[in-house]
Parts: sequence; structure tokens; C-alpha cells
Amino acid sequence: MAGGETKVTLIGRIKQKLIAAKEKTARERRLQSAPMDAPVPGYNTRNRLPPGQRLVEKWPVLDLGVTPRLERADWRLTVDGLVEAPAAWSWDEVMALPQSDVRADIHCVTTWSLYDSLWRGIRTRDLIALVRPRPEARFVILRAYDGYTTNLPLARFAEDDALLAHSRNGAEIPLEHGAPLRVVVPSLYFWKSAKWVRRITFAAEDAPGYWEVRGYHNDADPWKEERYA
Ligand SMILES: Nc1nc2c(c(=O)[nH]1)N[C@H]1C(S)=C(S)[C@@H](COP(=O)(O)O)O[C@H]1N2
Ligand SMILES: [Mo]
Repeated sequence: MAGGETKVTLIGRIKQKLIAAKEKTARERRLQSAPMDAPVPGYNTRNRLPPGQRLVEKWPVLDLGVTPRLERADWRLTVDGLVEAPAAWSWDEVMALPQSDVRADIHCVTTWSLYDSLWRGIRTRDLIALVRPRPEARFVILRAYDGYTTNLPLARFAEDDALLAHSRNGAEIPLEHGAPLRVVVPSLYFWKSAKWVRRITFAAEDAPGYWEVRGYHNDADPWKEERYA
């Protein structure tokens, strides 16, 4: 249908514009040292809200504009690279892994923070115990069903509160937020938390991901304001 095609192309162009705008922000912001928006007053900003963040109540959707929709039957999670026991788990196999609940806050580089998500899923600690990374493994590369990639040190991925989440606050994570399974690494800006995760690779060398090669900081610690490189 011609009308449908026109619409798809238009949406594609709008998305390209959004990505270009984020890249431009990354380029400009790394030249500035000024703080970002002032935090919302009345909250305990000292210990909980990282510098330059403001609190939001609703959970924004941020991605490349492609929402991969997979049947559970076609879905796989591959864990590979420098591990003793690589895996290619089906949905049922993942759901049979040990399940945990983790309460955590979200901090996005675009300056919004959202408190108190109760995530449910598989802690990365438990995944690591199953696949057993080799001593040379120092980085984790995440790949998603929309083509997105991101990278982080194994030490961060392995933190106590990091998990592969399928539910939040008692409900399945909505598709646009990464269903059926997304990574959640609360100690880093949220772009490190890959939605629709497809593959987890343990590596000796770092491999900067989608935003990391487009001006975002490689390390992404919100308490150090590691926003743009
Ligand atoms: N697969 C995938 N994961 C992704 C992204 C993406 O585009 N694709 N965007 C990242 C960015 S930049 C952010 S801020 C968060 C947003 O997650 P949310 O849409 O659930 O708020 O997802 C991260 N994970
Ligand atoms: Mo983001």
C-alpha cells in the first residue's frame, strides 16, 4: 500500500532526525562542564539522585525506533565468548533459571531518573555461575533484537543488583520497554541496560556499542556524571 510506505518512510526519517539530535547533544555536551537541569526540590537528592538528574514519575520510552516483536517460541538468549559453558536458552529454559526480585532506581543520561522499580528476573550473578566466564573475560558485550549493542565491564555486569528482567512492579515489562527480557544494570546510566536482549558475550577486549561510538561516555557512571566522552 503506497500510503503505508509513505508513512513508514516518514517515520524512518523522523527517527533518523532523533538519532542525529542525540548525537549532536553528545558532541555539544562533552564541550560543556556546566551542570544540567536542577533536581526537583523536596526529595532526598543528597544520597539518591545523582548530580544533574531530575526525578520523573512516568517511565519514558527511549530507543532507536525499532520495536522487535518476537514470539516466545522463536526467542533465544545466546551466552557466548570466553565462558566454560556457553548457552542458547529458549524462553522456557530462561524462566526455569533461579528468579530474583531487585528494587532499584533508573538514571538516564538524558537527565531523568525514576525511583523504585521492582524488577523480577535472573540475576547476572546467577547467570555467571552457570556459564562460568574464563579468567581472561573482563568485558560484557550486549546485543539486542533491534540491532542495538552496548558494552560494560564484567565487574559492573556482575554487580549484586544487575539482572535480566522480564517483569517490573508485578507485571510483564511492556514490549516497548524490552519484553520479553531486558538487561537492567542500575549502577550505570540506562543506555547500558539493553532492551530485547538477544546475546551476551564475555570478552577479553572492550567493544564500544551503539551510543559509545557516537559520543557517549564508555563508562556511564551516573555518580561521576560520565555522560559524554
Ligand atoms: N535494545 C535496545 N536497548 C536499549 C536502547 C535501544 O535503542 N535498543 N536504548 C537505550 C537507551 S539510550 C535508554 S535511555 C534505555 C531506555 O529504556 P526505556 O525505553 O525502557 O526507558 O534503553 C537502552 N536500551
Ligand atoms: Mo538513553
